Amino acid sequence: MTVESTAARKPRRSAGTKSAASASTTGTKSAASRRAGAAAGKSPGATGGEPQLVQLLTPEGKRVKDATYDPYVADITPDELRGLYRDMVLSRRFDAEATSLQRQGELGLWASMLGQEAAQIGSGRATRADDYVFPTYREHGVAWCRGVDPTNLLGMFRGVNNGGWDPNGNNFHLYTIVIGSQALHATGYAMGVTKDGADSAVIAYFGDGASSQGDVMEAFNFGAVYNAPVVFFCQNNQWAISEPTERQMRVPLYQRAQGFGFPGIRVDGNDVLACLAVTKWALERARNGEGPTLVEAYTYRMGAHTTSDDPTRYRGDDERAAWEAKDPILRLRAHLEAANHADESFFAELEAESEALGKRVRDVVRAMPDPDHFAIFENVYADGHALVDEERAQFAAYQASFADAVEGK
Ligand SMILES: Cc1ncc(C[n+]2csc(CCOP(=O)(O)OP(=O)(O)O)c2C)c(N)n1
Ligand SMILES: [Mg+2]
Repeated sequence: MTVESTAARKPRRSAGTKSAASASTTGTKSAASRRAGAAAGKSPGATGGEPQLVQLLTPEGKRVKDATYDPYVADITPDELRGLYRDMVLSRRFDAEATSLQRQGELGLWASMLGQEAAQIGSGRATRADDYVFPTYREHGVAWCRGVDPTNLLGMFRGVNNGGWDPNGNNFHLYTIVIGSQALHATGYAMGVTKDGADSAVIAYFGDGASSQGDVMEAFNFGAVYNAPVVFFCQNNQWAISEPTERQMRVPLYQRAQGFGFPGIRVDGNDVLACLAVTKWALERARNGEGPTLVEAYTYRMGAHTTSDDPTRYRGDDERAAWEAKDPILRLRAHLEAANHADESFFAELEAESEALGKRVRDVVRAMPDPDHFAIFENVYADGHALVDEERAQFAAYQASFADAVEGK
């Protein structure tokens, strides 16, 4: 396929030049990951050393300096810091509520984002209203930042609609279940942004597992050669269902970018400030015509893959405990308290807001009307199809058989 791109003709700084990406090498590994790596026969030196994370807040909430990324958060106000905290608390509450609703039979399935709040809120708040976001199925925190009403995320998981929101309403695409496919959609969209001469950027979210998908590799390559204004934001939550990262790849994830010719960087995915700064930097590169960036947000999926999964079958409690010590919300709270940026009344009001959100979510979900049972046959083909007509008739007969049974009694 040949697509004429103005971006491709733009002078491009050599990938990685002046980027902090080159400063980032390899990452900290959990004990379980190391075990998994050893089990897979991986030599300890295979990745060229231990990865380092871009970090602006330590797990204890202490602010650390970073010459490259500090400028991206230098003007952040106490009010904005409290805003990031509020975003994380409320999106976690929403997520917990959805998990409970699934357990009560109100949703068919739920994919929790527990533990990934900083990666999602930091990156989500880095986007501009005119940027376009392509999520997976777990980006509830990003949806929150984009202004999508959280209750709209639940219709698909309840099985009452096919999506639940207008993607163009908030420049937030529908959730994508086909792993990695949205990276291609994002890249194509970004190529279009360049053709339009707009200065907005595009961000594609995906997971560590998706990074091995062919679609993602193709997106990387197209993004690179067309210099597309796209940020590839990978949340490495250490697991692709039951498959640990170390059994999925032989080099640290962010290093994959190098083979495609653009910078890759690993950020502490449990540090909301670092995620905000690094994503702003990457979006700025995109807007400046410097092409794609791969951001690997190093984080942890605290819950199950989905409510259909039982993680106790494949990972131990010790691993989760180690990550709980790096909890993104507690980290920012410690920082806010140490800096005297938030008092008891702030936390109390937020708790009340969180309770109110929980109640609203429960009420709205329970009141969602069932769809017309025959709606599933609509919109399959623009002009109808004999096979769909046959299936509709079969389904109608099946439905009618229940009425007969009731009448026959
Ligand atoms: C093309 C495709 N292959 C397989 C699946 C089944 N599947 C659903 S989630 C998943 C793992 C994804 O892991 P990761 O990309 O790390 O994202 P996470 O769920 O951890 O957020 C797989 C293999 C799918 N949905 N689509
Ligand atoms: Mg994963």
